[in-house]
Amino acid sequence: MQVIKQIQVSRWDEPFTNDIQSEAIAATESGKILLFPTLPFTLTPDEQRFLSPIYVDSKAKNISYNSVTDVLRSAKCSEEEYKNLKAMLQRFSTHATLLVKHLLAPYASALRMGRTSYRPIEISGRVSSYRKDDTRLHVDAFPATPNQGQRILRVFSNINPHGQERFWRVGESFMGVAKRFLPAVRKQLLGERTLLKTFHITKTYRTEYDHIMLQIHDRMKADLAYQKNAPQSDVRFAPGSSWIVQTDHVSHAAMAGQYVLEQTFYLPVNAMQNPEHSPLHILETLTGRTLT
Ligand SMILES: O=C(O)CCC(=O)C(=O)O
Ligand SMILES: [Fe+2]
Repeated sequence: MQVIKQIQVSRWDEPFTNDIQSEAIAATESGKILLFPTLPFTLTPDEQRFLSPIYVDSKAKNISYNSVTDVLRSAKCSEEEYKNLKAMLQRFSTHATLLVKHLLAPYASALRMGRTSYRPIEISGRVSSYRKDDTRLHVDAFPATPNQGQRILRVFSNINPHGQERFWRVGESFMGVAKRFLPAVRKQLLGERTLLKTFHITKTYRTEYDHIMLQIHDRMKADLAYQKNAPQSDVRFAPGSSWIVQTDHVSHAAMAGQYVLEQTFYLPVNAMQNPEHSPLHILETLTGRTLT
């Protein structure tokens, strides 16, 4: 399968015809990456000083912004810089929202805002536990933030000033991933979700869906033979390009690159044009159970 659908656009607030909107929705729901090769997010001269890894707290891999609480996390900087960094992430968040609402207009009223992140640390050579290692193929599932079946839709933009691409590997379809890893998923223990929530390990209940997605995420990353032998292709995102991808069903690994901005959105499955493509529907079909 072709993993990329290219869309020519040069403004974040560009309107799209109904035909382009429908094609984009069909493509993203079937597991393609929507790539905008000529859609740069341009930093202001003042913001360019943030093109350095020194602004990230040493324990974190990126700086994140929560637009609901208006809090910027993991930034290591002066008060003045904090304000400016926050403004930069807010600006990206606004741009990403405009793009998604224009291109994926039927989703607009149902989308919920997630985190905005700034990733100024080179990925390759970054050391972490295997679970946190995004250079291994995986589908996204967040341990502390159960999404309870909702889709994870992310907008990325490569703002690298040195001509460096963001290099990803993209793996097999979600159906392929699910069939391969479901048999190894351990059962969620009785009372596990209540315990996790009571001790604030999760923000809301980890449904059986979240449990299975996390298990699949971890088992994919732990399986080195799978990492090497699974069907996959290389994808390179040039600086000045942006892309949209539903990372809960597109198997992906970020191999190299520095300086990316990212906005996460959550989308209820019933707002999709084709809910059968959702990981929730696929997992419910394969297990024969309701999972949320
Ligand atoms: O930073 C990237 O390019 C993607 C890393 C990743 O796997 C993710 O954010 O889900
Ligand atoms: Fe990921």
